[in-house]
Amino acid sequence: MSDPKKPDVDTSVDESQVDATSRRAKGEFVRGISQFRNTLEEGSTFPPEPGRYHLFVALNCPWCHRVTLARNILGLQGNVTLDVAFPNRTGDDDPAGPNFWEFDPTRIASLTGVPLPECTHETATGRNFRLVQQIYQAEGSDETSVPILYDKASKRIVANESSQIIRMLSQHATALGSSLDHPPDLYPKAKRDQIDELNSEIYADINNGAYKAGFSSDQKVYSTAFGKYFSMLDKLNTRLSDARPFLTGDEFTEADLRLFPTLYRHDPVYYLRMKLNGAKILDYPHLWRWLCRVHGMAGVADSNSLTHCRQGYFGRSWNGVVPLGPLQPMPYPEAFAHPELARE
Ligand SMILES: N[C@@H](CCC(=O)N[C@@H](CS)C(=O)NCC(=O)O)C(=O)O
Repeated sequence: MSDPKKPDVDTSVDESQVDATSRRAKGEFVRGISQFRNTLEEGSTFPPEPGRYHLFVALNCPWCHRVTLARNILGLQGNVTLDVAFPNRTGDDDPAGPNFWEFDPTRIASLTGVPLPECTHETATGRNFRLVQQIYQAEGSDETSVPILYDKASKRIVANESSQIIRMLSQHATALGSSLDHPPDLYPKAKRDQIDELNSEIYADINNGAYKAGFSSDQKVYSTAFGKYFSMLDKLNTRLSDARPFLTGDEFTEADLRLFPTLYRHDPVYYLRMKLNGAKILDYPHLWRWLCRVHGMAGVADSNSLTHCRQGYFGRSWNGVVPLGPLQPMPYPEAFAHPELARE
């Protein structure tokens, strides 16, 4: 018999699936579980080697943002290759049906009126697949999500859970061909208890909490998620008020990495799209400074694009029209680098 008090999943990684069907029926957004959980390991089917592995991502997706951040911060751009899908999924008129991630570097973004230069074809399977769905179908899976860590040698999916992917990239950064002499350890032994605790809270109330607020159709579920999101922002702002540069002290860790994609999106996208209009990150002095500090780290600004985020969150489901703000006190992402907004 399972213990009803014990969670059915690791809640720093996945959302509990208890009563998922009835919760969804009542209007709650409940994130499913990604099934590919193989590990990179010496002597295994998937040994860490330079140049062998590949990532499929969409830059608007915050879970993909975790892996593009890890790739850049760990110096893996040269040896872990990357394909980028268009930020809006297929529409009803697509021959394969709606809601699939698509590789199409010629597709026009409604926000800019031109193709997005970061978008690519699919280059890792050798089959130039148009849809992420086809990568899964080649393995007999009906999943459709990004990110995916893919092995170009065996043509197999290694993993499709971002938290696991970032941990493996960090653990094997040197063997995977990092360009850095000393790639940072994102999950240092001495800090693991703190990181685990922060990961659980940040996942539930911030990363996934934003989706619960924005994608649920039940007022109570939304209100609860809204309350928890802003309480957690308060708590993290207080934590950073002792002038520590990062969440666990002097070193940037997985906990910072997992907080960043949500806070990066908050003012320009989530405030409006996820109905998280209680406050901006700019209103929290310590969180804002932290956000600007992380944004200024090598590889971080390059790991994403607010154009993709805006286009992805507002494009298809907002009549193809993308809102332009905020413009005060200045546009984003420039605000993240503005010296006066980020005073020490
Ligand atoms: N557990 C996954 C969640 C990934 C996820 O939810 N990705 C979304 C995009 S933001 C997705 O691809 N959903 C399925 C789909 O759009 O087909 C992870 O963190 O890697």
